[in-house]
Amino acid sequence: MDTLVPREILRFDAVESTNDTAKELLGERAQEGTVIVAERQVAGRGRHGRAWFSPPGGLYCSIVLKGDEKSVPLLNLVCGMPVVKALRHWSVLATLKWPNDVVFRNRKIGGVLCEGVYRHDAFWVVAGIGVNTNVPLDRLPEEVRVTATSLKAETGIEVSNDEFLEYMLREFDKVYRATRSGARNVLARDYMALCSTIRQKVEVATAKGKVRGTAVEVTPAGALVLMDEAGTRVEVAEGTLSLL
Ligand code: BT5
Repeated sequence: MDTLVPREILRFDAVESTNDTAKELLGERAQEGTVIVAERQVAGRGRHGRAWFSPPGGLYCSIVLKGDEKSVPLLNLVCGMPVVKALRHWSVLATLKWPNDVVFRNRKIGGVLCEGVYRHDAFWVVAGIGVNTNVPLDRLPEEVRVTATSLKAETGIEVSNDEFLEYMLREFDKVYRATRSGARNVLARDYMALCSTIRQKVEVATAKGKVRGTAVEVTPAGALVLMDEAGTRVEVAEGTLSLL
């Protein structure tokens, strides 16, 4: 069976952000399934204007997809799954922290930033993935050193970023197909199996304020369901989660 992703891998040394490079090339060198990879980023981005520190040694890539605006939140969620699967393949029992942080023992080891953009009469989704594979922790700024970890710091092993990427893209292809085929119940179940947020007491900061409760499930649309102290189910579609 042919894979949808990758169609072609475009490699760069240093870029500002692989998501920005992908957007510049959309519809030209970058088509659906093209993957942009860089050795390092000088202005790597997280969500809500936050930074993603991207020293050499880490894996920084963006996958170019086509979709519609509705598909962005779901893709944002499912993109963490291949990262967890690849880390587990290399012996780090990582999990997902809803929506798409990849963590190991409460320390962040990877992150996902999916952005939708109209270009050349089409809607594109650029799925940016950053993984601290061979990042020495002392190459990260002090403010994140205590909350971050890397595959190398956990295992002492230096992985080949090319092999890691290849494995991750194979897993990505499977979840992407499932997303497109509409098998959302199955995806939500697979997502929950990798997600350590379920059954935890959490607080989610949303645009409308903070919500607290015990995380009980993730819906097929990707929302997190909390049970608050009064026993009411509250659905949160987006936000930044902290464990209580
Ligand atoms: C994310 O944002 O976790 C999304 C990160 C996506 C990065 C990829 S790399 C390829 C592509 N190109 C880009 O420009 N971005 C994508 P968020 O959930 O907002 O988390 C950001 C927070 O994580 C920061 O405020 C820091 O606290 C922390 N952080 C930054 N760099 C980190 C690192 N290398 N390792 C661990 N934590 C980090």
